[in-house]
Amino acid sequence: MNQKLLDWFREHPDQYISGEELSRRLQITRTAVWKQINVLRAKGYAFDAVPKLGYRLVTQPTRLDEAALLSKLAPGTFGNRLRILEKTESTQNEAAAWAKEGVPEGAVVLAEEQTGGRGRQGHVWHSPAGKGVWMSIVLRPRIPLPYTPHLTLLGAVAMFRAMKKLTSAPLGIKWPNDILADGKKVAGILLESAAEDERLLYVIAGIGISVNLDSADFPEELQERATSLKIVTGQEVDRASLVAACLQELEQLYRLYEEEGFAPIRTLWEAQSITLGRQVTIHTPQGPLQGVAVGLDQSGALLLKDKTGTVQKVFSGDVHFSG
Ligand code: BTX
Repeated sequence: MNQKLLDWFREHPDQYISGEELSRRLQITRTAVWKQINVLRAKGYAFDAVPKLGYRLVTQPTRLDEAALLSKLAPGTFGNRLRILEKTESTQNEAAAWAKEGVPEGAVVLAEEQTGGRGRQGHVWHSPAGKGVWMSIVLRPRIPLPYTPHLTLLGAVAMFRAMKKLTSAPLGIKWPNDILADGKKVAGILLESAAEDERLLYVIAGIGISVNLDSADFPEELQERATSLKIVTGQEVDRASLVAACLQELEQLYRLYEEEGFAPIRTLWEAQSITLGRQVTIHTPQGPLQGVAVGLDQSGALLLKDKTGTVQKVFSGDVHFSG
């Protein structure tokens, strides 16, 4: 039913069509026309309604389309197995279930909307419909368990490079996993892994990029801390192209890591970091630490130099800039 109405609007772009005409053409009552328009509005279609003139279709939601996405992917392995879900609790759960079934490395789960998107340490990742890249990638790295933080840093560099390729947003990486634009978080990465007897079985790399959200799409408590590519650049970004770019960058860096280890990844990360050289306070599970962030060690830990000149390694925590 909706489809006929929609087709009619699509065949008459930029035209106002009266409720009466629609009712006649589609042979439904005017109330039914009005109801169908509201159903479409709830799905993300925007209509302009002017008395006497009727309705005009203004914008249509851009869905992530599997065929379009596959055509953008470079031949490789990442993304060759692809699931696009309309709505799910978290793509991390879907990808983990798929990994347990034995899906090969590089399988990707994307969702238009997440109802229980998560960040690190139980944080909520706000994932409204149709406006972001909410995706999880199955990895099966042959690395010792303590090296998994390398993949967080690798993922952050990959996201950074993909976003740079497609936008002019002023971006920087904050240790370990945040991409900031204009001082606010625009993207993050969450790594979750399963191991048996100290051996990694799989890693699920969760990537969240706030792409086309408007300010009003963020809950009030996030307005100060979060932003989107659209807000900082004033332009919508094609999500399928961004997904393809992320997967391509991720795969390239992953192969580099497999061949040459962490050193080149560390160099790339350091070059884009906005954390190094800054006076920071890091809230760690063991309490706050203060000092100047001076670099990364071989394991991906942040090296923090305190007032006395002592350098210590920080393995996890939230960085706050203090000067
Ligand atoms: P994080 O713990 O570093 O960051 C979480 C914090 O980021 C929140 O507490 C909030 O302040 C802020 N935030 C929440 N939602 C957004 C948003 N949409 N845009 C910008 N900032 C936000 C970062 O965790 C890792 C996030 C990974 C998300 C992906 S999405 C696909 C996959 N599925 C899933 O459930 N998580 C991952």
